[in-house]
Amino acid sequence: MFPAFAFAQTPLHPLDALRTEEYWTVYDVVQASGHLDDDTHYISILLHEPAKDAVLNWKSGQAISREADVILLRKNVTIEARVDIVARKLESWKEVPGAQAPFFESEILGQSDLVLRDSRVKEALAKRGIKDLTMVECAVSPVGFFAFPEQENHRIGFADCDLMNGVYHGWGRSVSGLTIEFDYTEKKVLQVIDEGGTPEPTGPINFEEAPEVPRAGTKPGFIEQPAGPSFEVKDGEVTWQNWRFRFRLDSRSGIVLNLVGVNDGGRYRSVMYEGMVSELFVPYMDATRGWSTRVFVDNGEFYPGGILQSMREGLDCPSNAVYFDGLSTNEKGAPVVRPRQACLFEKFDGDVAWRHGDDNGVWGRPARSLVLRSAALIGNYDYLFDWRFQQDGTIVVAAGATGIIETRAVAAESVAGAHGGDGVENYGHLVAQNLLGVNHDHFFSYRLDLDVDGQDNSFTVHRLVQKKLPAGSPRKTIWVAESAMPANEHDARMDIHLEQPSMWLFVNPNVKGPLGHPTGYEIMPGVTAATLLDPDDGAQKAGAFSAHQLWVTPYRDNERFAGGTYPVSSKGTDGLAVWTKENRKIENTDIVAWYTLGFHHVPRQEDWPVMPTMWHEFQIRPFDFFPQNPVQNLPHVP
Ligand SMILES: [Cu+2]
Repeated sequence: MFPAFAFAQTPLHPLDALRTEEYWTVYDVVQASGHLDDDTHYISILLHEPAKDAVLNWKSGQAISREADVILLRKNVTIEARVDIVARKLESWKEVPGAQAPFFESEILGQSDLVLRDSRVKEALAKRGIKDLTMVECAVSPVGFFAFPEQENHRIGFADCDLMNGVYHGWGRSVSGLTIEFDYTEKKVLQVIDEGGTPEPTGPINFEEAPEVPRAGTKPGFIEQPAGPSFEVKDGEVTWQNWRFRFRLDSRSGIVLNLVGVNDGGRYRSVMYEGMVSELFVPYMDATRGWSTRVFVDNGEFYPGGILQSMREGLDCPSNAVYFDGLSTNEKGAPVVRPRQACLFEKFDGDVAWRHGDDNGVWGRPARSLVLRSAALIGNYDYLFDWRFQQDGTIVVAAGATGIIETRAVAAESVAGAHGGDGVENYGHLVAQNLLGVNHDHFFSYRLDLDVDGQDNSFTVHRLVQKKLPAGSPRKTIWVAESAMPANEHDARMDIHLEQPSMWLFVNPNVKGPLGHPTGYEIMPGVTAATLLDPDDGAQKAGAFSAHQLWVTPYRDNERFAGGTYPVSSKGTDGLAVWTKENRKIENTDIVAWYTLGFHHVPRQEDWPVMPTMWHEFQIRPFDFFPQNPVQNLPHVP
């Protein structure tokens, strides 16, 4: 329909996503390496980004270096290979001691028969009156932290079983109080943890049967762009209004934005070299033995096959959206096309760029924005990820959580029947009869490699502090902004306190605006959360990036994943909290911002049986980057 939006078959830029032919080259090189045997399986093939300097110095038409990082699994041994795609050559092949490769969905869902064959499992189910096992499905989930010695060098998971009679999905139908420890490496049940059962909830959980008729009184509404969108995608670069950026679709990180900059009066100015979701940490807050292992470091544990899901037209994006397909790999290491993994659309539905009213009338301009959106599915949860580009130079970064909450069966049919105190009812909120929505957190780590007007930036904090005024002043107190430039990583760990507000600026000390201010961009938090877990809790060590809302590090090309490269059974020995222990210098150098967007989730009745989308966001906005309001002279039509 719009050939301009199709990506080329061969890469046109060093940061382009791997193409079909390139995946096959990687496959051929690995197959021919002589290192494979029948027990070696492909886990993932990801673009290995070229060195940043090489990308920044690259000119269109020059040769492009292309490399891929391959993760393979041989029984319990994780192997890393690097392939030079252009030279069709294996550059390296090494085993990674202690690392546990992430999981394919089939590995998680494919153990059900083995689990159900175990006599202890059969007995526990029989005790609950479940004798026909045909409709029982048991999924074995990995653990996002190291808790048990058997996790050492073994792939260990914990299963719970769902009763599928009368439903088409098992969420909300799990067999209560039954958890099965499973060794994926040895393909056997290690132990059956039976904490006692309660009857299975039977309330409605199917949500697709509603008739597709409009809600009464709803009149049709249309979004039309008869002349097509006003953005352009050329050779993988998106241009819209004053914005310019590239993006690729990555199996592990989803949308990876690159080379984001603005055209400022004909001059290109860089804002962000790269922006992406680095990791996602979801610990549950149920202390029972069977539930205490439900701690997920989602991207790093579950990305094989691709974290993004195909979007559905008419649902995920408005009718004026353009969709982008992506590629991932399957369990054989072959590329697979994933249709509609991202969409791009303009929004012009009544936002105000600015206004002012006076005796002569109302003055102002309507705004439009450009949204780049993707949707991820991770187990029970769906996430929408937005990068919303505004005309005023702001990027609003938003994450929407929807899908199905995790529940457990409880004896109580209403709060009147709940025992309270130390009972399991204490670990969540009753969302339906006999069904407890279990409390949990969601923490997203965004890796934002800001390059404001160039690579060398500094981090500046404006702290707003109370100032006492001398006697005789009509006021006793005001607040003033005190600026500081943290010199190292430790001083740049930022926590949000309403009583100690601060503003977080990334400035270029070498580029000054007309008033002498360094040009800058601010990371402005929205509603967010900090972890309530103890730093010595094994779960918290795996998701240690959740301890602060902002971290700043010097740029390192191998520091990409805030929870470490291998979060399965993680001991917390890799990741943001570990790298920053060095307390490296971050002044007037290439620095990276890591923003943690988090929320505590106490489920409510309205979150069942499927959860209304809940958005959280933050902003990356210019601060003294432009000499004045950049949207003052927008046209009067949005
Ligand atoms: Cu939640």
